[in-house]
Amino acid sequence: MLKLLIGNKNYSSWSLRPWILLRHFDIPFEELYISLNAANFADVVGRYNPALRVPVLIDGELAIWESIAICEYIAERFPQHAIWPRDATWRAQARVVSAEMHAGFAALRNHWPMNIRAILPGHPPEGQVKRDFERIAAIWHLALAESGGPFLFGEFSAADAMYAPVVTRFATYQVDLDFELQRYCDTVLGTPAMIQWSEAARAESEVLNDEGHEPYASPIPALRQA
Ligand SMILES: N[C@@H](CCC(=O)N[C@@H](CS)C(=O)NCC(=O)O)C(=O)O
Repeated sequence: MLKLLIGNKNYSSWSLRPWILLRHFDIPFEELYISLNAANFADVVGRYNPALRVPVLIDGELAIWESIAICEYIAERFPQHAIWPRDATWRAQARVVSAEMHAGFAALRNHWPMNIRAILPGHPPEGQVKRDFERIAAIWHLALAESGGPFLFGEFSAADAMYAPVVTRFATYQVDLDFELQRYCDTVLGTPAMIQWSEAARAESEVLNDEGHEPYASPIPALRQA
């Protein structure tokens, strides 16, 4: 069976991507967990990934890291599932915007680190963060307009998995979204896989990065389930 090595569900945004993809498509896998703060993090992760990062997908003797590469591997390994859209044009577009996510938006990711169980209003986007936000908003608007939604390319795909941590950030930081973007976020937050991840994130007690402002009532998934 596949194994997926992940970090803290509250914080590890990269881990969420392949996890939600596998879970959404009901692909069985064993979850291996390591705290991002574990003293033996490098020892454990280094057994599979010389770059010392999670997530890592382990398939027998093969270990795959980098979330976008993991998505591609899952797509090849399980062709019965539309991991990428079946339509060739949409598939290309889904890969483009997923690559943009994988390679970019560093300012937004640094400004709004994933913290699922927190509510942290009062961090409006400015400067490069605002530019990242506007680019993501444009990507989502265009994809949703062309596909008709409810996910970016109609059905849930790897592109939605790649943007899922952004969705949680918008909830955590109470980002003011227009109707379409909010509806898309609510759709992602309302998927059984996302609810499962969020509940597990809320059940974690470890606080990283000296946050110094726990605990919070999480906006996810309770608000979104209403
Ligand atoms: N580009 C990588 C990023 C992976 C990454 O940065 N993972 C973080 C956790 S979300 C990590 O392992 N951090 C541990 C460290 O930097 O020591 C991917 O797509 O998987």
